[in-house]
Amino acid sequence: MQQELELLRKNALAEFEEIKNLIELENFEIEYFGRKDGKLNNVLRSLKDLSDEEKKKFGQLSNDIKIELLSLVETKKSEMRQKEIADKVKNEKIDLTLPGKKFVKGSLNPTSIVQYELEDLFRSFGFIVLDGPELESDYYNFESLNIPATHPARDTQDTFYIDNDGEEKTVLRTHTSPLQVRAMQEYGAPLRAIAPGRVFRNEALDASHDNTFYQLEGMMIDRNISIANLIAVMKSLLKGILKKDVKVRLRPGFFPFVEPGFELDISCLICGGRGCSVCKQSGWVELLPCGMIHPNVLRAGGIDPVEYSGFAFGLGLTRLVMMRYGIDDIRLINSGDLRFLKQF
Ligand code: FA5
Repeated sequence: MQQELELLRKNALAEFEEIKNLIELENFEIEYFGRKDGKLNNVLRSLKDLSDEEKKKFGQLSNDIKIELLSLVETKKSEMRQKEIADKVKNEKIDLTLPGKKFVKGSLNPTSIVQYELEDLFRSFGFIVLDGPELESDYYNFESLNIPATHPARDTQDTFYIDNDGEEKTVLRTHTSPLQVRAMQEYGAPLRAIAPGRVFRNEALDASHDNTFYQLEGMMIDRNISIANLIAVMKSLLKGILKKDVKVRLRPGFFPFVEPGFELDISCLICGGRGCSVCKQSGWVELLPCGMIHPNVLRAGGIDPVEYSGFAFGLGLTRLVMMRYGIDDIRLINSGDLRFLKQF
């Protein structure tokens, strides 16, 4: 066995010396270390018939030979690769007059563009920008907002419930309003905050309804906050983002977490108020529901409604994006269609 191994080593070293290129080197590797029929592996396999003592002795020797040969192979391989690259560079001709490869630059989704602009605008008003979970607890999405399990208002925001193996039920949040109570609990009063984010609803889809869309929640809580403050902020918001005066109408709206509550609609900028599929032929688009925060919600947030009052709004961010850019079908926004996205 000793002789057999030494002969194998001698032959291998002699063969190794003759190797001229990477292909020959690879063949050498297969010949000696191939898993199926490699010469060294064959020797290692035959060790099993020997006595324990011999196994130890020749096993060690075969391993030493293997390590020696493998290290030679690795060194040669890296030398050859470097030489190959050096040769390639030497022979390569660079034509500096050829046009370069065009770098394809992506762009932001229009929703992000408008969201970031709104964040800047509200920061300039002294608001903080918050984020919250998309998988929300039933408590923050409904209960804390004065919408108990049996309340019919739940039907207006049908959603996707996630089974939680006996734990508290979670939902894909139907609106950004859960951030009202979360923000109050975290920061207390006085408070000025916005919370943009993605929301989900089990909707019948059409030109102005998607199942996944964006809202931007806002709230301002302090002593003596009134509807006048609410209207002033809503006007500054629309002017700041649409860059022009738009016709708005304020009408009563019911949301269990505000009292009084309003719907602030804007004249449809797709059809100029004449009526189209986006505004369902009404000439108006529901954009900015808002109202004075209900005392129960302030209490849930740990704020005393006798001392403080505040307003909240839930801007339909995706709808605003449609108005801003004249997009006549909401489904384009999440479509991922590059022909659409490249325009922004
Ligand atoms: C709400 O979601 C309330 N949380 C808003 C709110 C906040 C009221 C704070 C009072 C105080 P609503 O379901 O109306 O309300 O949705 C708010 C806005 O989201 C709508 O005005 C609309 O612009 C937009 N919206 C609603 N459903 C969809 C939908 N399926 N696709 C796209 N946008 C939608």
